[in-house]
Amino acid sequence: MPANLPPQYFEAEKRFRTAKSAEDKVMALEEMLAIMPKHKGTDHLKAELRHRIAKLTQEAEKKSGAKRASMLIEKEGAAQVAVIGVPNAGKSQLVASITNASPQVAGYPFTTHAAIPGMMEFENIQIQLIDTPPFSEQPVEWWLRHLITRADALLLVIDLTSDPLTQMEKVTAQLEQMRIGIGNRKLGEGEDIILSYKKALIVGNKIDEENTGDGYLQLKKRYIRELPVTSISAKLGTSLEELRHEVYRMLDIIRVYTKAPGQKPELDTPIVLGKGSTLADAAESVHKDFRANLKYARIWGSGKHDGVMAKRNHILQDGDIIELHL
Ligand SMILES: Nc1nc2c(ncn2[C@@H]2O[C@H](COP(=O)(O)OP(=O)(O)OP(=O)(O)O)[C@@H](O)[C@H]2O)c(=O)[nH]1
Ligand SMILES: [Mg+2]
Repeated sequence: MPANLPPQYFEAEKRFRTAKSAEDKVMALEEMLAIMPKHKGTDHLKAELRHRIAKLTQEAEKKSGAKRASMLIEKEGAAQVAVIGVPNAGKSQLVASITNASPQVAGYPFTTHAAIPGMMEFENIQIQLIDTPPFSEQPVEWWLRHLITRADALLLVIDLTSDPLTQMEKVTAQLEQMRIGIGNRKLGEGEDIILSYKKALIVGNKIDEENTGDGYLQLKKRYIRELPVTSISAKLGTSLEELRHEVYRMLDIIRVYTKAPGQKPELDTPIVLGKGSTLADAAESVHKDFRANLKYARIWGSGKHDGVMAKRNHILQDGDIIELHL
């Protein structure tokens, strides 16, 4: 047992021991995993926790067959983004309008019961959006918490026809219960521990309805220092192009293109990397052995020197074209 585990770890461990259902046990284990400091001494314990999580998740799945599909959605494309919000906000309409999926849309609340993934195109990449059941007064079901915790980012869909600020408070309160922080909010001492911070984008929906401009301005005024805020009509398709761009921007990813010497770059098949990634990172994502074997690369783009030689720790920019030399 590695030393210097924080007290929260032991609280979570206690919850694990007293938990009755497999679901509650998984949640406690995931907390333990997230709290654990990152260093070599914890590797073994981490592996053990992951193993227990996998086993218990299987057990829970067997019991609740119907939820199976919603619980485990494999990540596809450049990133996975969960679409969340209160009932009737237009989450399903948005996923139906902007992806290839067709979730049910209806004028009554609690239409959606399962998670439904769809792929959104943005220029030459695909981003996965997942429609989810609405937040209510109850704590969210464990599998939804699991899904949200694992997503790369969140789209907070807010119905501009009905008190946007109260909706945002409901959404953030639920996220806090899940110990997920959004935006640049720093929690002070003594407050509940936040286990993970998520990138998030606030999407004011139903801008086609009358008198929704005020609500949008309120939302913007209150949150713009913390989170990006945008407005759309999911139903009419208004501003969905801007939304695609905003989602891409929120994700902090870049696209780089490879080329072979003397050939044209592969502009249809970008390598997607996190902002701040280096040539060595790009090489690794082409092939796992390339990181170690990379000698140098030539780069086009980033403005200045076309075809210039660069070293492995060179930081790449969106749109760079690279020629890897091994
Ligand atoms: N006017 C207008 N109505 C919309 C818009 N988007 C959705 N709606 C309507 O709002 C209602 C709810 O839409 P849904 O997409 O089912 O909402 P949801 O957030 O998925 O709801 P739950 O699944 O219950 O959480 C439906 O009647 C939609 O037609 C929009 O952009 N403008
Ligand atoms: Mg829905």
